[in-house]
Amino acid sequence: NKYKLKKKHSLIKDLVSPYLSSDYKHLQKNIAYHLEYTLPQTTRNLNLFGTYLATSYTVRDRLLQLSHDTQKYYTEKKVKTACYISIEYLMGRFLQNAVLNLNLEEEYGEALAGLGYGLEDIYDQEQDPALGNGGLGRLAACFLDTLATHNYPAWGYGLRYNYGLFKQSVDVEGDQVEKTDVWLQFPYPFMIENHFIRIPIGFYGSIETYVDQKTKGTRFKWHPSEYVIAQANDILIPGYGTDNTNTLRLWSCRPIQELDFKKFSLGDFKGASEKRLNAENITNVLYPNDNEMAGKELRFKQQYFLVAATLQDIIRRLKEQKRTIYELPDFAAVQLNDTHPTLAIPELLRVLLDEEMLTWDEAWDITQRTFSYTNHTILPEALERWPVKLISHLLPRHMQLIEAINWKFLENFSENNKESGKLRKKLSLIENSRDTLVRMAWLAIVGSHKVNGVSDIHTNILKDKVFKDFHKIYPKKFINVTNGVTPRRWLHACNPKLSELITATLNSNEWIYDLTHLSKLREHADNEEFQLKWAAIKLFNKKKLQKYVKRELKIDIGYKDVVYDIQIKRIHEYKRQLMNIIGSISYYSDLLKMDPKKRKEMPKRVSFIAGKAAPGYFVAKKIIKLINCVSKVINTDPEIGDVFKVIYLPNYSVTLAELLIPATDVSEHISTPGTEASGTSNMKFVLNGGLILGTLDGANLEIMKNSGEENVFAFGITKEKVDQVKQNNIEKGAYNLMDEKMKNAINLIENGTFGNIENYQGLIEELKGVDRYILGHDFAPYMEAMDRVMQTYQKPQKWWKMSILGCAGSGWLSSDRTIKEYAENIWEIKPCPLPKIESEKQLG
Ligand code: TH1
Repeated sequence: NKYKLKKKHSLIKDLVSPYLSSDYKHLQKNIAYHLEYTLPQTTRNLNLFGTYLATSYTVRDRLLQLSHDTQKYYTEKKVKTACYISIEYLMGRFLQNAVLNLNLEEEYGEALAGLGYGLEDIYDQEQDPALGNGGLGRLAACFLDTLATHNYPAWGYGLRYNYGLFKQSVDVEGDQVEKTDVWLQFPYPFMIENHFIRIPIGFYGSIETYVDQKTKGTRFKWHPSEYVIAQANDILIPGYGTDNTNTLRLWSCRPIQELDFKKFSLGDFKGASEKRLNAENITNVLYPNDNEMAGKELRFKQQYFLVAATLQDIIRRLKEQKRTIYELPDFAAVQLNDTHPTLAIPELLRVLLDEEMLTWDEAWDITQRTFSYTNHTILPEALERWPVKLISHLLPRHMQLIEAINWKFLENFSENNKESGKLRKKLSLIENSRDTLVRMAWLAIVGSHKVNGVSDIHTNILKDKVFKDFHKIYPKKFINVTNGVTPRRWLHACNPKLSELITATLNSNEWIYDLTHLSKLREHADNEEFQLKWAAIKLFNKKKLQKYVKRELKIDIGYKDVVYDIQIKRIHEYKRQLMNIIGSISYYSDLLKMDPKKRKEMPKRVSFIAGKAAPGYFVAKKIIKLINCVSKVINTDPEIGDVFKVIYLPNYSVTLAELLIPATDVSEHISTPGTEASGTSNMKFVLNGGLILGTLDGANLEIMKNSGEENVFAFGITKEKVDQVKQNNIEKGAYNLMDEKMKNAINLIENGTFGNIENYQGLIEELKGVDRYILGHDFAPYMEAMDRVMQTYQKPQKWWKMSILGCAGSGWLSSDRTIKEYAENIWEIKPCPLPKIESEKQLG
């Protein structure tokens, strides 16, 4: 029977393979096929959108074949796989990335040209799936690209939300307006519903206790009172220049029973669909909070739903390979992307104890060897703590297990004296504050064999402060793995002209999968001809952005000899967009005071800001309003003209970032030292020849180390000094310590220059009072650093040298380097490239 199956397999492959050959004529036929037979109505589909769909189906066909081959090969080789569990994936558009990675850009270009379409326009039809908030989700997406590119056996696991991150617009008052992101209203060809993978997930219910006849020990069994179904939806992840194609599996929630006919026949139509609606609710919407815990029951359900489905899927694949449960840690390395998937720890323990009937010691050993945990933030409001009451209600057996883990862990620390009593309290997984809460990070640390931070400075803070007591107990458990970004999307795809120049200059495109090759650009940093080419590409990209701004915002900006200064990231107090905008107010006020002749001769700058605010984060929304109101005043002031502009770009997204980053001269990463765990956009800017204006925080520090301190506009104090400044603020009042220029800018806000002061009341009071993020203290150095930026820009040779050297030193910022560290130091997995048989592909 097995032989038959194998034979069938190759028969099918032989039958389909000819259809998937990749010359442009074949591609064209495939596109026509899908237009005619896959989409509903040819006559209505013969447009850009229909052609985009049909094109996407042809890409998907190829990916499916590669994915089948990949999975078969991994199974044959019995490889260990990495399983990355993340509640967010911020993938960005798929089509261009896949076409580039498959190295079929030329062929698709030709095929579509023959049908009367341009490839770029086809790319532009795709929606940007926003199943994540920011850095955390985007990091997961970069990791998937690297894992496939470097042939690592890996799976991504996440949730397929019906609604992604909200779409943002700005109303006439300058306020953020949120609109639901209905991204599934049209088909999304790259996500494939896998009807064979449907997994029941339980909630609530009770625990049965019984005596195991064999061992005479007590055993437990959870009887959930409600079930839902986890449905797999697969996104196939192609690697660059390789056949290896991995899978991102996103779960969507379905009801066990679509309709309650009993209620329906009694005329209770609403009640008849209640269960369905409740189930669908679980994966309905992505929580829009970044760096903040949304303490909602539904969020907790999402977290459990994700990990329970994922673990069952992993264990099913293990058993399909006829391997025993004891082999789990050699079969899969499961990475917890922050604490959101921490319930995987008690869930695996439950499966091993209650279903596989292992002993506690066996089960705990397997659990610890399977999991590892990445911490992404130290902000107290982001550290997850869930009420014991809520967990006990939703997942009674898991709460019991968490208590058991805690009890066994604390056993090692005696209660004898006052000191160790104190220590036990600090180490306890369960916190007794007003509410009794489970500290999810503590649980993740205890249940994992490795814990990592995401930059040098961040990992040191974890070791010395946030997880200090744990670090003392398990010094070897804590390691640093600095974040990285994929050079495929963040240079090769988004900046094709620079990509070409680099390839031509290095005489090889190897840098695309080994970014350290960029270091060879150093030799060209002083070369005038090269500098001119480099600068011309920046100008080209600025022009593209200029056109976008004109079309979307009806604002005219120059692109020549104008510094494009950009801050794009979630709006958060710790990221200090408020310091940026107060800086703009101050600069504006200085310009107004100037002699008009001198003003006209000032170097020109446009300050772009983009980023969403969580809908419930009122302070962040006030900052957006202030930015928009300041922008209106400055941009319409005839005295200022085109010397200075402030532009807020609505609806920041991966796609918008791909336009903005290549066009940036200088980008701002100005968080209070010690608050931004890493930051990853800073890396993307450097890669694209943008310079950094930044504080001594997160990955900025490592960029300085690798690209040279002299190539970064750094300012401000070290994290060690922050506490003292905060203390001074509290004791003396922040306003009293504030720089005069900043006071003057605040004055302008207060006297109504930018609209009614009531709009900004909370903001200004905090600044003058405690100023938690020490804007006042850093303001003068910030302005001074911006001045240095403007001065340096007037010396093109110096500027472009810095820009080239920055890029040349960025090889180390590739997520390829990051993943290699995870693979070697945490997961213990190895690349497993598919042998190239028929399709000898050359890298383009
Ligand atoms: C971000 C961090 O703020 C950022 O510094 C880091 O570069 C990035 O993760 C990747 O490591 C985080 N995003 C979130 C989102 C949530 C909770 C915590 C964090 S930390 C929902």
